[in-house]
Amino acid sequence: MRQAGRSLPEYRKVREGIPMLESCTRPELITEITLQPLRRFDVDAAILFSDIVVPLRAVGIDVDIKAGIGPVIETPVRSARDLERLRPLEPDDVPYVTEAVGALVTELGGRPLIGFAGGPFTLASYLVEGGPSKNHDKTKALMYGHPELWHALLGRLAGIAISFLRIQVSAGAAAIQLFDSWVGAVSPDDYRHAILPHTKRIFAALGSHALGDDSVPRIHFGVGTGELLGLMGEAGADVVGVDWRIPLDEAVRRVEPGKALQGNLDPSILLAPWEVIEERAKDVIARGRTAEGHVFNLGHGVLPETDPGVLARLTDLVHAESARTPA
Ligand code: 1CP
Repeated sequence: MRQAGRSLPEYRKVREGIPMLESCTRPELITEITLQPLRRFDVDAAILFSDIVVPLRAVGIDVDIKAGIGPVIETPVRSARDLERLRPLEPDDVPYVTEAVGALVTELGGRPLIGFAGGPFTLASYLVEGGPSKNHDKTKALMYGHPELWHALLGRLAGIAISFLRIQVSAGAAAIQLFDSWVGAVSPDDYRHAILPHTKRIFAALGSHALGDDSVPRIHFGVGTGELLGLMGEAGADVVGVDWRIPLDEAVRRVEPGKALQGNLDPSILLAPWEVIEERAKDVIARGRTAEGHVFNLGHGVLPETDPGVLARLTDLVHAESARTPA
């Protein structure tokens, strides 16, 4: 239930007057905000409070997160020369992440902490468009028109993601998630040629061949990726995230064997009466039983207007329901 914090008054209180990206560089604040949802909800894991653009800012990209808009980049990245601004990420660029993850692992006392990074298409889209985009036109124009530049850009972004994820794993994160949130904008053929090689590289760099006993479960998520789920599984994660647009039993048919699924309750269902939520959550769990493994989650982030009481009730329902042996 990422971004659960946005619906909590205590989150809004500690963030008051502190810009989003600045709050991601203060270890005590990162720790406090990460823990806030766990004080209210009996969830099985915490997700680090950060953002997918934090490592971009850390290597010197002039990105800001504007309230009500999202990430905005003053000088977009559109040429070979611009690429030089995307230097590799070093642990010394994000000391606050290492410090916060270390403190959280102690505080969590065995409850897993999920670290994360932005996927290559999604970060490329913010960099090329200069901000949030509905259709990702400029990004796709670069992908179609300048394949060499595109692969150079995604190569650098994959390197930054690998480094950011490894920093979190070294500091004690128990699982990692790659959010390629907007990759559902491309067709399967384009995904295979233009994106898959880079996501494969990221997951390989975090797998057991690369990290041995230090490797952790890897989750891969995007929105509107029904037609890409098979390829996203091929990219090498252990868990494939599914939004709410296709049912989990259908997702099982699309993803290769040996993978678990994560998802996929529509976050807007949480704005409906409890009876509706209960019925839909039970349906997600029942369909999830057809997968080799299932991590119950929303199909996307928590909406800010969600009632925290409903989130607490949902968490309890999921625990009770998944402990039950199906008839
Ligand atoms: O629960 C948590 O707070 C987890 C931390 C977290 C995560 C995992 C934040 C804090 N952001 C993210 C990931 C993230 N950031 C994604 C991928 C996740 C997803 O698919 O939902 C994306 C696309 C972003 C970019 C971003 N950051 C947006 C989206 C804008 C768009 O293009 O539509 C927005 C609004 C942000 C700001 C942000 N990041 C996080 C929070 C809590 C917020 C809200 C701002 C605030 O509270 O001031």
